[in-house]
This record gives sequence, C-alpha cells and structure tokens, in this order.
Amino acid sequence: MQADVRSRISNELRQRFARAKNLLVMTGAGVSAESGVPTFRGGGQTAVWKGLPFEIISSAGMLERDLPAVWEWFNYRRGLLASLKPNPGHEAIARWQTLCGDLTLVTQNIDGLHQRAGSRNVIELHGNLWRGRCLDCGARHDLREFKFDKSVPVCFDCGGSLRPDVVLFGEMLPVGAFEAAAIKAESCELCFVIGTSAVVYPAASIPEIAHAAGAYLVEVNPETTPLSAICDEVLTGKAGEILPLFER
Ligand code: BJW
Repeated sequence: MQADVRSRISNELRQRFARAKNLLVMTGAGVSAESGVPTFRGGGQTAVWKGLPFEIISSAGMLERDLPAVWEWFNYRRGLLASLKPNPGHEAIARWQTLCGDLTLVTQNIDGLHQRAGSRNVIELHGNLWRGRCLDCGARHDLREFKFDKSVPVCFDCGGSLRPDVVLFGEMLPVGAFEAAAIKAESCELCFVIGTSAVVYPAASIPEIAHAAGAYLVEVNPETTPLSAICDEVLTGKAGEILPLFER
C-alpha cells in the first residue's frame, strides 16, 4: 500500500515540495478521521445528533432557539474527543513546519489536534471546540477549566451565558482569520488541500484563491471533490498514509 501511494507522488511534486519556501496547507475533517473523529460528509459518516442533522444543530438559528441543546451537542463531542490523539497526518504537517521556510496551516477543524501534534500559529477558520465565548462581553474561556454542572456555563468575568467558540452555519468567520488565510493563499507557491469536501464557503475559496494566483495545488483525499478538477495533482488516499511520504 505504501509503495503504491509513494509511486503516485510525481517527481515534479517532490521537487516543488523540496524547494518550496512558501507553503499553504489547508485541512478539513478528513485529516482527523484516522484519529477517530467523525467527518461531516463523505466516507458514509454523517453526523446526526438526536435525529437532528448537523446543519441544524450546528446552526446560528439553533443557538438562538435552544442554547442548552447546542451545549449538549458540543459537550458530547468534547467527550468523544477527550481520549483521541493526533495521527501520522497531523504529525507530518507539524514536522513540515519545522522543515519548510514558511508554512501556514489553515484548518476548518475545531478539534485542536494540529496544535496537539505540535503545529504553531494555526489559523482556525471555524473556531475551537475547547473554548467558550461570552454572549455578553465576548470574553473567551478555556472550557477545560469549567465544571459542567449547569446546562449553560457562565462567564467568569461578567456572569453572562457562554456559547461554544465555533463558527456555526449562517455565522461569520472570526475577524481576520479568513483574511489572513487569503493573504497567504495569494502568495504561496505550493498549496496542499487535505481531507476536506471543499463545499463549505468561504473556507473552500482559499485553495481557489491559491490556484488563481498561480500556486501548484495538491489535493489529498480518498474521494474526489469539487476542487479536484482544478488541482495540479490529486493524491487519492488517506492523509495519515500519504503525508508522511513527503520528507525533506
Ligand atoms: C479524508 C479521510 C482521510 C475522509 N484522509 N481525507 C454560497 C452558497 C450557498 C451557501 C453559502 C455560500 N457561501 C456561504 C454559504 C453558507 C454556508 C455554506 O457554505 N454552506 C454550504 C454547505 C452550501 N457557509 C456559512 O454559513 C459560513 N458562514 C458564512 O458564509 O458567513 C457569511 C454569511 C453569514 C450569514 C448569511 C450568509 C452568509 C460558516 C460556515 C461554518 C461551518 N461550520 C461547520 C460546523 C462547525 C461547528 C461544528 O463542528 O459543529 O464547520 S460545518 C462543517 O463543515 C464544519 C467543517 O469545518 C465544515 C467543512 O467540512 P470539512 O472539513 O470539509 O469536512 P467534510 O466532512 O465535509 O469532508 C471530509 C472530507 O475528508 C471528505 O472529502 C472525505 O472524503 C475526506 N476524508 N477520511 C483524508 N483519512
């Protein structure tokens, strides 16, 4: 299996990777799949909570209608994540950051596994499951410091209700996160898009921006996506098997 995948990485890509000074890596749920985190789409796994599809329970409308239910959903997911660890895909990307001149990691994932693998300065487009944010004063808090004895945790600073610090459907991305990723996309030479179905916007426009600006675009995914057609290379397979094959 490994030899098969290795032979699918072209010499051109190997050379580009070896000399690239400015890389952009964008990841989605698929990079965490081998750690045991369920994906949203693809691979037959569809996140459903008490009969509600994730587009409903992870939406701005649900937050307004039923904040305790949203907390119940995210508490459940933090419980699932607590025992999971970074996999060889996360670890390879963290190593690349120490080897390559300038590597920017942009993730749609909220699980924090890239940081646990050692990646630094990660641009989180959709927030982080381990943080809460006060609906009144906007303060952010590490949820690991909270006892979940109430259905909705309250802010240490002002006593307001907290919400999960993640970007739900119909909400804007954190100020500056998309803009920082887009600036890197415009100037990178090589862009890897790993484990994303590339259907959720504006995140999916980051690799499109890189491609339009002339970057060499590489997709790593067991399935094809709407992005595959514009990629310079598509590496069909799992991130944890393919990414460790790139070493300088
Ligand atoms: C592997 C693998 C392995 C498996 N190795 N790979 C244009 C048209 C229509 C609608 C819109 C539009 N522009 C924006 C919108 C609205 C919406 C949107 O994009 N909808 C589309 C679905 C149509 N976007 C938004 O609402 C965004 N906000 C916004 O646009 O604000 C402006 C605005 C405000 C108000 C009104 C209008 C506009 C916000 C999007 C926030 C997304 N949030 C979520 C939930 C986070 C919280 C939670 O976790 O509950 O983020 S949705 C979910 O999808 C999550 C993910 O980050 C995101 C992307 O998913 P991802 O990462 O691609 O995962 P999957 O599961 O889809 O794919 C996994 C892939 O991995 C698959 O391809 C597998 O094959 C692969 N894989 N194993 C490598 N081992």
